[in-house]
Amino acid sequence: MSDDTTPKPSSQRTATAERNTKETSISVTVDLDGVGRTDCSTGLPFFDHMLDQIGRHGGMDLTLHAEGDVEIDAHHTVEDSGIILGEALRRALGDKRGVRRFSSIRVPLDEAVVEAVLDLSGRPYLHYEIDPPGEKILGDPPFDPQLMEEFWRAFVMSSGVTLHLTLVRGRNTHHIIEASVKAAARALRDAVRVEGTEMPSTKGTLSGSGPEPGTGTGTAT
Ligand SMILES: [Mn+2]
Repeated sequence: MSDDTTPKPSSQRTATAERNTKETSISVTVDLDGVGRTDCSTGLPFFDHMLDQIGRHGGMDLTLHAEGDVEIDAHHTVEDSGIILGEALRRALGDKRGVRRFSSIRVPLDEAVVEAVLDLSGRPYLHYEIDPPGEKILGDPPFDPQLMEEFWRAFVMSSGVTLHLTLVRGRNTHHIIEASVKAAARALRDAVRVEGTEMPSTKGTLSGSGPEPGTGTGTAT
């Protein structure tokens, strides 16, 4: 339990989380103040490529290893990775004192442009308006680009992040999906940046409705 009047000790914004079900077995470690070092393996090369983007452009060290039932399809592995990454982010952020909280950015990748708008609100919300015109399946084993919506939905639910991802323009599916992940990562990097000592909420908490030691419950606005 932390005392709100005492400045936090040089707290490390790191967290580890694990999830084991009959469908997947996943472990993750994040360091929000890392250098973008990543080590991600899920059995899905394209998804690994996207997780690498999250770490690199999110400015965080990210290790994520998953063994999932990809022989059925990639869905469980991708969704559960979102759950566990969101959980690790929530833990690493702690009470979020001093963080920037809001961010928005547009990121291009050649012809594709995607906008990400993000709030570390404690309120899970996803607006996902990314619909690549191609039906392309990416990588082998196959990765359906639609799965990124499942990933981000799982991520916002467990992290308590409000995230809007909107395709501004684009044609190539790989470009569009990669730009969307880079945009979300870059927005995350800006939002988690510590720029003060205040709690960035008039409510005094950004813990959302989930249980968080020492911060009580409630919904931030
Ligand atoms: Mn790429």
